[in-house]
Amino acid sequence: MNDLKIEGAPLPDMPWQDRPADSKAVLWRYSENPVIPRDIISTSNSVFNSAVVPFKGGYAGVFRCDDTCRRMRLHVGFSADGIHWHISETKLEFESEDEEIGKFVYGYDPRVCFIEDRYYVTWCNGYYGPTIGVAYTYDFETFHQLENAFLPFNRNGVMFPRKIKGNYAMLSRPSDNGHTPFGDIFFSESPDMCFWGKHRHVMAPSPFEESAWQSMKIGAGPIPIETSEGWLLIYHGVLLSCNGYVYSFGAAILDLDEPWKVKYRSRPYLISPQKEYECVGDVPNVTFPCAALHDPETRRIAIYYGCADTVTGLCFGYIDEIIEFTKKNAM
Ligand code: BMA
Repeated sequence: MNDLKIEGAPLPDMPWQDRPADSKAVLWRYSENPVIPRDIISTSNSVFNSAVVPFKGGYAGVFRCDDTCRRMRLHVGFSADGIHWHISETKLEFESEDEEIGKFVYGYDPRVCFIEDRYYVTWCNGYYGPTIGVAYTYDFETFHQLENAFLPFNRNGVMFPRKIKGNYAMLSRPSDNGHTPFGDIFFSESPDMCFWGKHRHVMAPSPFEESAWQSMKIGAGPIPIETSEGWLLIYHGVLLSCNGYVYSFGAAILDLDEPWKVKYRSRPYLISPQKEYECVGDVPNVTFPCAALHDPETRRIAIYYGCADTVTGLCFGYIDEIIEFTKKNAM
């Protein structure tokens, strides 16, 4: 894959560890996982499913911090190296011109996407049930909340890092008001970040016999990465086991101009809950990616993922190897 072209700003100093000598895995875990403990702030029960981006020579993020009342909250954090984080003790407050939209009920599973001149935050926003909240910030201090992208119920709103054919683009996963036992990924676009439409179906869960880890529901993870092979999408998939839901993640490659067309989708997972911090916690057996950092030149990727709905993990890989793996193992 020597001619593979990867878009994105250079990030040579991104968090990284080489693949362990005894590993042949496509993705390998950070040796000091969990990278963010559950009690990094005094009010948190757990810090997981969270989003980070490069910011001013370091990193910034929006973190899902469930508090000790077990309320789902978002908190802002900063880091010089992407490993050691300072997370605000107080919850993120959005500014909104509309009282109805700005009324905070709950927020979880944020994603952060830099487009043109600002950072957009999308998250699962409580508005008569879960839907996709949208806000933007320039500085991670003031956040301007926009209209919710969709009607409830919806989760896993993930923006593309540039306009596609002139419109903003987002993946999402229509759901129900509970622990949704179904779920397909859809594509939607918007001319103005207010009105979303032209909805297209992207992917359904797979037949159990084909790929059981993604047979009950699926949802987009980190912001897709643009490559000459297509958009690299890391997504989570859920298996319904006799002991409940099991969340793993894998990769797909979407057409660049028409991202609802799936070019390749891997049958095996990349990461499934196997380490103790992924198997034991408030919700056992969950690995849930929400963000990735990458460096186009070295092809390195670092993926942040929630572990057992309790802590945040980090794993590493090479983008060209993930693409090769996805093509070779495509359904
Ligand atoms: C999903 C979301 C995630 C969570 C996962 C496992 O429906 O609520 O935030 O990590 O369930 O509990």
